[in-house]
Amino acid sequence: MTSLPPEHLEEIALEACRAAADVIRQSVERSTIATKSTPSDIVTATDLTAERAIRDLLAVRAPGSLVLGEEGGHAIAGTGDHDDIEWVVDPIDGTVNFAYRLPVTAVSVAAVGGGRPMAGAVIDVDRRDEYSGCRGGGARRNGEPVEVSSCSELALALVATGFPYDAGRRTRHGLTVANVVGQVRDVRGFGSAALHLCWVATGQLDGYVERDIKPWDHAAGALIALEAGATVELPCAENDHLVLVANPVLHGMLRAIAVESADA
Ligand code: LIP
Repeated sequence: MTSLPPEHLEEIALEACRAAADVIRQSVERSTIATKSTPSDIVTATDLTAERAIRDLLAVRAPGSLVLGEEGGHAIAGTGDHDDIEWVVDPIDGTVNFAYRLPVTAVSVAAVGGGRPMAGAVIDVDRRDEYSGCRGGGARRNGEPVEVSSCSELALALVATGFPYDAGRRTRHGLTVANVVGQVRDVRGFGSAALHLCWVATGQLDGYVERDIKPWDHAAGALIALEAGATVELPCAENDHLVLVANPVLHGMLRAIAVESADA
């Protein structure tokens, strides 16, 4: 267990998200300064500045804790005794949206203790909604409790998805989406895994299916969805790197389609 209670970790995660969101809202720099896994997997100067703001805040609020950031990798935040906490950080989730000036970007910060997320926060930078939760303590939007939808009919389910940066995996996931889209109400793709997960938590989406997202994309949003009553399946080698989050009834239905399309 971490040295700080989950509720305290949740508040620190919110503070860290706010610091990065302020940086993003004030930024004018959106040009690509580097690429990562593929030419379309971009980094902007604002990604780096926002992650720096998160690391600086964590060095003060949880000195000595470990930070895993999408851009800066692993590093200790400050000097102190909180070495049993690992923060998993995405300074801008929806980086491509940010670069294209599409108003769907988020900041995601999760606190991991004992090998599992204990608390997390996601801020919708453009709408200023704050999503958070802690293990055993429920999930909230702007401090108010949220819960997943009760949709139990696949044909009425609104499902979100996204696509990996790797072209081959995108094509394979496209086959999954092709199977899903004909059996549900509709499919949406907003370009942010963190917000997809939070909108499942609030019931604004009935499900979310994707492949190959990274720990910093899902660590906070998955805990928030779990605390809101979702069944949460995260990417691993055994499940073909599938992420599938929905209420328990829909999860089974969507999983059958996703696995069937992967086996095809
Ligand atoms: C993004 C995810 C999104 C996925 C994109 C990308 P990033 O994260 O939030 O769900 O479809 O390929 O991974 O790169 O904007 O932090």
